[in-house]
Amino acid sequence: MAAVGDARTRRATVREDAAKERDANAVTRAAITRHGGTSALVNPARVDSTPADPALAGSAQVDAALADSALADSAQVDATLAASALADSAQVDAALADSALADSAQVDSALADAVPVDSALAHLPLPDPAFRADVLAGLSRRPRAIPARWFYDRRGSELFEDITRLPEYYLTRTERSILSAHAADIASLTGPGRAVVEFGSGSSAKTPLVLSAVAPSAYVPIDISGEFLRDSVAALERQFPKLPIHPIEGDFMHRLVLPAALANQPRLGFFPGSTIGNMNAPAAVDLLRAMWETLGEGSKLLIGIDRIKPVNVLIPAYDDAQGVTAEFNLNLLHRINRELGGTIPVSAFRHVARWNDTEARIEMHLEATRDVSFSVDGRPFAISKGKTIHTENSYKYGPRDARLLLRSAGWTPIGEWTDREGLFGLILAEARAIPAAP
Ligand code: AVJ
Repeated sequence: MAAVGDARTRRATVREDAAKERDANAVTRAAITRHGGTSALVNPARVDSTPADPALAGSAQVDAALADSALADSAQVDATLAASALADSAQVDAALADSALADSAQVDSALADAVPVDSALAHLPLPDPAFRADVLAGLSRRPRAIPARWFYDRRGSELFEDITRLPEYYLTRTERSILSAHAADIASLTGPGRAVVEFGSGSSAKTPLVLSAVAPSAYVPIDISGEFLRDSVAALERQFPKLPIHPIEGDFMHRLVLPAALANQPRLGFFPGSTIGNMNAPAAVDLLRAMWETLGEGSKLLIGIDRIKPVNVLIPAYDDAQGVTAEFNLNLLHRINRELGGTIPVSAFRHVARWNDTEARIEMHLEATRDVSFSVDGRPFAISKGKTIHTENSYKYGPRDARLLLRSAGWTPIGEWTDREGLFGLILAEARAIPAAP
């Protein structure tokens, strides 16, 4: 709660140097559900027409999927149709009853976000108390580390978009080509009439590929940045004028309550881009479980996971010739200076990308090129030459690793696609009740 008082103080301080754009991460995490669409577009006939047995590659897991998938699918669809109103209202009730109590992290951010903002300040950039706390703690700890989620202010999001177009950054274009090459296959395994729920939709660049493939009943983009959400929703509305779209501005790391309009619709989660790679294994499993809870049993999840590959391909993807990734990394320091009253001499830091083979991850660091002292929010810090601030992990997975990760969170893989070179994996998994024993 101390953070709340601090937040007020900071708000007053920041008023003077208020930049034009407020940071989207400081926006109240309120759902901004659009009411334009109707559920009339849900075609029950479509929902009933579950695909024929999925043509899956052979493995024990896949055999099991083949053996019971028709059964499981129709049971699942029926159950969804029959019971999801119930399930959903239970979920909603639970959310209403305990939303202020449930998850302590969620409660903290809810409290922080709930600080009354007088209208005169509402359009100014507010220092996010969670950003401040993460930066102060991260610079105090050894090794120094700041969570990668703080890269994505407006500038950081733009730089990331630039990264996705770099020749060295194979991830985005490879995932997109896998999606378009196998759209029909993916669609036959998911079946039509699902509400597509995209986690961390960002600019929704790959969304049209999925939406035009799977004949969805609705689209629910979830993103922490309201600004990005509004832009991408506007574009998708033009492209899919009949599709109901229900954007949710929020943090998908926690279980979310889906709009009531989706009550009768089976779901397909979409989590592209290997965003899961930013998390270590326990955090990734927590997130995948939260998605399971958000979407419910019988849902499916289409997830992109980057693969382990030779270092001479990995490193350039995170340390490109044009220096865009360096700028993206260094922007974090600019953001600290802008939003937290920092005095960091950014030019005294350099971008470093390393492959950590034991952990199977790319690490990004900001290395001090000389001894440096600075302050953040009035607190003094020093870092000596050669020491780093660890800013990102990007975990890579072998095909079996990725499937194990999914299974650890209750998601059974039912389909998998890759590119010719095996650079990137796209996996379709199903939320099944976890059997107790063999
Ligand atoms: C958005 C987490 C998938 O790890 O490849 C890109 C972020 N960082 N270049 C990744 C990122 C540096 C990206 N993810």
